[in-house]
Amino acid sequence: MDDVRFAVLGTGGIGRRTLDVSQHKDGLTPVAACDRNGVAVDHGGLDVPELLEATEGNIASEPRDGSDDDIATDGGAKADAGTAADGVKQHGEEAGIVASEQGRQTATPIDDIIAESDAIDAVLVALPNLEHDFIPRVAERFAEAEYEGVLVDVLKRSRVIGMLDDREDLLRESGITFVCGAGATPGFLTGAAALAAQSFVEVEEVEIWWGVGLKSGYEDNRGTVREDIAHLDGYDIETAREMSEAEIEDLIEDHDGVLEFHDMEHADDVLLERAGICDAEDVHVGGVLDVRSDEKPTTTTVSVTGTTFDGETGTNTFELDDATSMEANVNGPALGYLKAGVRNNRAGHYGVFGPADLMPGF
Ligand code: IKT
Repeated sequence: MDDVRFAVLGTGGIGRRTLDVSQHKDGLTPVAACDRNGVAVDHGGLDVPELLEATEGNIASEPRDGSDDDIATDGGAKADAGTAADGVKQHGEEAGIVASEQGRQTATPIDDIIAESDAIDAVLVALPNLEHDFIPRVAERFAEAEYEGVLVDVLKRSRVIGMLDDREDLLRESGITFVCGAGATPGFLTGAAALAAQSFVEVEEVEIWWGVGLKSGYEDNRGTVREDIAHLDGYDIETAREMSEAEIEDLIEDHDGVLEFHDMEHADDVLLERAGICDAEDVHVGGVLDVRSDEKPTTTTVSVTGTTFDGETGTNTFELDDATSMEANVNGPALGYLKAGVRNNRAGHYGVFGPADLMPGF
């Protein structure tokens, strides 16, 4: 495949690591990135090391309140006109991409990327989805601007897939190939379940059980942790979004740094049902997150139980090595699915695709 020019919306943990991982893969050129305050565009290829260094531990890369509402609501960012009006950088007051030599301040980061999108093959939406329809609305804006290319997201929640399906005609008309849920779960592990299911003529159950150790990666992944907290008993997406950082610290402290999740609303279920593999209700996702250790607290597995054509019942299990990090297992697949999206887009396949519909590129 020819060189793929891609953009990243959001420079939180996932956006930053996607840029980083792309440096280690063939055929990928990052040409644009944005966060809530700024945008960087270079069609010759961004200087990723400079961008990563400038945005490291930087507040605009991950919203402090855990939501990207500022981008989500109106496509604009809450730019502080008093600190850096008209895109003029003022050192010491910079945040996120604006701190990079390649960045400039903007009140309309997503629109600025859309304005460049004629020369962009694929856009990775790496923003927290703490408003369910946020990513679908971002997709809609690209379609309304008649973008022809690929959108990829790493969303988690099952209910969002229907919101994307509702917009499928609009996406098709524009020439968009939308690959949804293309991280680890949903994503990599959904794809693994689809492969493991091939031995069977009937699938009874899919069990996804993940382990993540996030001590050194914790700062970079605050958005993901907040999204996970919304799955705990007694919490939901609204309460998690409203929590202060101190409240999150308290909750983590109460659990001695280890959070366990069961029956998460993860889109692996509807995505496997959409691909004809099993009923959504037969898919279960859970896992363990340890924010005090980099070791995985449990081995990540996908177990698919079913019946073969000749009447045997069996369980095929796919296992990730404990040595591979969440960063590797989310961002590698996200870029792999991005490449698959481009391959399909160039072949004229438009619409909404899940990770069980496509084999990721490498
Ligand atoms: C995700 O980002 O896809 C979901 C996160 C779990 C990642 C699993 C990685 C497993 C591994 O590396 O072994 C979490 C639910 N936020």
